[in-house]
Order: sequence, then structure tokens, then C-alpha cells
Amino acid sequence: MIHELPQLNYSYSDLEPHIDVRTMEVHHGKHHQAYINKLNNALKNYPDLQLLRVGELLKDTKKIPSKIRKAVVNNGGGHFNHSFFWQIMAKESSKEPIGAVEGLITGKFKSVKKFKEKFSQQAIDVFGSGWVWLVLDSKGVVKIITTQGHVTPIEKNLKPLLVLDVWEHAYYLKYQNQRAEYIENWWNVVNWKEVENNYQRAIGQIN
Ligand code: MN3
Repeated sequence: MIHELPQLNYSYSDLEPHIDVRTMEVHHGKHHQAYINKLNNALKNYPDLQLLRVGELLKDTKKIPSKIRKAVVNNGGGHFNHSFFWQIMAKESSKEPIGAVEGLITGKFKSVKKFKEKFSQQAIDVFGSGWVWLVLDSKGVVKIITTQGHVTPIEKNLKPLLVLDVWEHAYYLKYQNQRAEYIENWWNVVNWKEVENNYQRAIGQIN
């Protein structure tokens, strides 16, 4: 499969004012596209690997030839993580967790407010470029983790439910060095319906 930039379910201006249109143009149209171009380039002499979806490719990185492994892990991770990130945002957000995810979050973190505080703090604490995730482990236990660069939770056998990109390119045009302000505003565009869908899919795979 030659990888392609995923279409968004919303327009670049739909996440305004929390995520500005210029950031979306550059982030989706330039940064994400560049990861895809580099991934396709790394895979160009490997027709067997081209058949795999990016998630399958990254599940077992040992099967990737060492010559292209670094390029595939970094750029494939960039492609996977961004594709996931676009999906868990929406113009019409339900603002708060719904369905089974609400119970999962309140069961683990006591309240949605406490969960958001903890997730936000971990996002603030990521040193340099990385991501903060809500994931399910193989036993179905929910937790917050962070990854550096473009490391994906799937290579650790964790199932992602929610993610936030805290690379500077995700917020610098609008928020400059104010990462905490970006994080606080981002909660307004979280697509909790999609988080619930991610949870239902993940549980289906565990059980
Ligand atoms: Mn990014």
C-alpha cells in the first residue's frame, strides 16, 4: 500500500479558535504529508511491506529490515499518530466523556476533572517532542502514558483511546511557548464519540 494523507472529517477552520486554521494547514498538509512521503520513500524497494497498513507495520518492528527500520519507525509512527490525532478531534464536541469511557475514566481517576488534570500535567511534562495518550493495556486496564518522538503505543501492545500531540509544531503558531494554554484549549475539541468508538473496538480485540 502506498500511504496517503487521510481526509479529515472537518475543515481546517472548524477547530477555531482552539486550534487555528494556519496550524491545521501546516500540521496536516505539510508535516503529516512529509512523514508519509518519507515513509513511502523508505518502503519503495519493499513491495511486501507496502501491502501492510501502517498499524500492522509498527506492531512488530523487528520484521522491518534494519536498513530502513529507523525511517519506517519514525515516519510510520508520525503517520499513525497524526492519523489517530485527527480522528479524536471534532468541531461539534460533546465536551465531556460519554458512554463506557466515562465510567472507565471516573473508575480509574475518580472524576473527569481529575483525569483531565492528570492528562494535562503529563502533557506539560513531556520533555521536547512527544505525545500523551490514554490507552488500554492487554488486560483492559486504562492508563495515561507519554511517548517521545513518534513512538506509538501499538508497538508496546497498548491500544490507544485518546492522544494529544505536544510537538511544538502542533501549537507554536498560535500559542508560542504556552504549551499549557494549548492543552487547556484542546479539551474543547476532543471528539468523545470517537474515543468511545476506539474503546469499543479495543475491548472487542481484547475479549
Ligand atoms: Mn504533529
